[in-house]
Amino acid sequence: MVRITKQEFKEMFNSKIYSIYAHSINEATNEQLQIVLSSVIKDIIAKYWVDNRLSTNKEVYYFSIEFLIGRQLKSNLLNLQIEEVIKEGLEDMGIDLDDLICAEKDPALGNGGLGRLAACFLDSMASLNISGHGYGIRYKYGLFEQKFINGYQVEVPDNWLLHEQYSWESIRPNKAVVVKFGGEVYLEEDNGRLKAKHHGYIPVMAMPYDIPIIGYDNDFINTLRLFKAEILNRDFGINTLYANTFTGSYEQALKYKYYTEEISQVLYPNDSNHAGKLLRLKQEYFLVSSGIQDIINKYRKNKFDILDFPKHIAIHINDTHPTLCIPELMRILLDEEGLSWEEAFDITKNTISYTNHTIMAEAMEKWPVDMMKELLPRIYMIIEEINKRYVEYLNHKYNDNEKIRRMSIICDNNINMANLSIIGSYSVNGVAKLHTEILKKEVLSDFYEDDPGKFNNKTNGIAHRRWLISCNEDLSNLITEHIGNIWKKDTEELKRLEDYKENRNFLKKLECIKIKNKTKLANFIAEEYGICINPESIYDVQIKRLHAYKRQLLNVLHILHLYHELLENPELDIVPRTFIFGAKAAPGYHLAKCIIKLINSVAEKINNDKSINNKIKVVFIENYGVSLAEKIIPSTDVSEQISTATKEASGTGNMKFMMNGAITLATLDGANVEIYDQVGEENIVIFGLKASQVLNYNKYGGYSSLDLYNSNFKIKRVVDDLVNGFIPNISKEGRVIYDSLITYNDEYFVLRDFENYIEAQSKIDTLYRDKEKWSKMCLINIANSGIFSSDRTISEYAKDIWFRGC
Ligand code: KOT
Repeated sequence: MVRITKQEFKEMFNSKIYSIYAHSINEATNEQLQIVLSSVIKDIIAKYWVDNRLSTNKEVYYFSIEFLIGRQLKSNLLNLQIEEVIKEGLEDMGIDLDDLICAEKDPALGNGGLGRLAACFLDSMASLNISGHGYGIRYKYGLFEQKFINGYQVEVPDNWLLHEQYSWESIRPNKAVVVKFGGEVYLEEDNGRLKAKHHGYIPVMAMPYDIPIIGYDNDFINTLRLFKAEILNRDFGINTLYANTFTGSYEQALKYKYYTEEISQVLYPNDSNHAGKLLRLKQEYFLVSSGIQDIINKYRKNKFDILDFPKHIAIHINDTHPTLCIPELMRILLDEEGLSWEEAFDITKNTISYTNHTIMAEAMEKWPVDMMKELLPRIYMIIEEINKRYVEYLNHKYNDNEKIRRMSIICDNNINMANLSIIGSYSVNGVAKLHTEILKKEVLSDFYEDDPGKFNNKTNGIAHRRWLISCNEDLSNLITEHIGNIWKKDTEELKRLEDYKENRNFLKKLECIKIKNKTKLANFIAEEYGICINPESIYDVQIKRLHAYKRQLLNVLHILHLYHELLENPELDIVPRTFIFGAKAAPGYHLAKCIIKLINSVAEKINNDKSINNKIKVVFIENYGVSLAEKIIPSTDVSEQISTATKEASGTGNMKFMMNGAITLATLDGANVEIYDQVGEENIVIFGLKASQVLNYNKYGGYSSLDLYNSNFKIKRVVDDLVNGFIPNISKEGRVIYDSLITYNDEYFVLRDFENYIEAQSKIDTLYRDKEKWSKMCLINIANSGIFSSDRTISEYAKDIWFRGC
């Protein structure tokens, strides 16, 4: 048990502020005080955060191009169970802990679901005493900061590493490794064996920065190791090692510095989209090579037999961005350990497991052969050999050229990273039941038929400590008062809340907590945006990346519909609504940016129209991210999960809302299906096309958005709004959106689901009027959300994948 008395803490804090800043508390800013506090906490945990990786237990390494960890202070205090003592100690010194919590920068080293999932998984691995460590990139600039100017998204660099430092990290220069790019590879005779020799490469130093990942109430600390790309020689002299490529001159040395540092400069701002740029490939290999070398270095220190590697090490790749782990591990086993191809491939295949997060075609990574060959010549040779052997196997087994084309790694001069991931690993999983079924039956059916045992489902989960205990303290306390503390470590215990579903007193308390959270959010929105919202209104929230398949457009078209109804009949009896959006669009995603402009313009018009008597309000929260989600989710009544069925692999926001007692308004897509299974049809509102219907349309056609437009007055009215001047200042954007719906036949079936969505929304209105019934629905949602803790997900990964057969 990490223990510290108030007195000890105060002494540590006081001496730290002088040693870091050479001045007293009175002169310090909140940012400085937060840095001092983080540093004190790092000292407190130091003896628990030793490099405990030389243990004999199997270790998991989770490779991810993104880790969206959010602010760490509150969550670390919670997990260490020292929040009270620290709060009181600070109070004695005249400091408010909440001010320091808010002063922390929010590291935005991820785009959305994929990166946030990786962060939740780290939290759960540490909390479940699993030695599981993250490998990622220490981007100098995370996801851009979003500003709205005249309703348009403008991107501003996210300078989260103020003064080049992050308060929770520790640099580990003694563990730096070198990653090699470019050059040529020759196979040279070495002791009667052909050995690959790499010449003329550009060396890049991978400098590790470690962040502690603190388990909940268990004194267990793992590491998130993020690598920064640097020149080989930190004093920046002319170094003979890189003289081959950057010969001699000062100018060349500067070029070299630029080449290396560019690699970890900025996170690609794409969610569910393949950037396909050379720099991104450099980032992927940089991550992979640094991490694999780090693992091997530790393994060698341990003096285990290299042939036993998969007994001691599990490597998990978070989608295909770290897929080069496969040829990189092969390279080291072949070229450095001197193993045979068969031995090396056997080890690699038994070490690596892969998660697929999307079936969107545009997200599937494919790298041009020429690009790979030039940047990573040895890696390309190995990929080519894996492919050659696999194609031989396929030929032997199937003799079906089309099938072989679909399954091979190299096809049409492209390297298919999903295929490489499947072929080079022992486990492939999807992230929700429906998604895994679609992988097995549709997208990856050839591989599933070839080796069904390799495929499994691991429905996503969320860290309930951050997404309930920490962000919704009142709700968490209410739960604990009624069912005790055990749920914090075993979320299945939440089920016991069902005992209170007829308890009016409890239901009233739930309602009061929601109102209190809604009032807090209303105050925040009034301060930040000058928009006055009513805590008695229904808070109807859609916060996630902006993407056509997520259908923010469906949401805003419904708002327009409601607005028309109110204009026609100002006395219309509806429960007042506040529609809240939060979403960033990839900077190059034109349609998504047009939708942002549309929502902002609709908000402007509706919020300023006195004639509708404040019955609807629209708020678009700027710069949505983890910390804002922590504010918004506890105050939400309606959780919008309205993607086109089949398109959202899982979703994880849906789970966060459910756990905080929001009612889900959803299509049967991703993990929504499993939320439905948990709560039953009376406690969720479902609408829209089913996955099988969407798959049928995609296969056989038969959908015409124009027919719907011409035959349905409500649809025509809102679609025409896009181009008839009804909404000011959207003439260009409105046309782009109109075309996507009508000219290009509405790829995501927005208009097909529109009527059904209106009905679902009106059902929400009816349900909300009976406050007690609504509160009971909320209770049933909370009580059945335990299965969506990432502790459950991680236990399944551990049992079925990483420690299978151990
Ligand atoms: C793909 C390419 C680049 C960056 C991100 C992705 C990506 C993101 N692929 N899938 N996701 C989301 O992953 C979440 C976690 O599994 C899912 O809940 C969500 O449905 C995916 O869209």
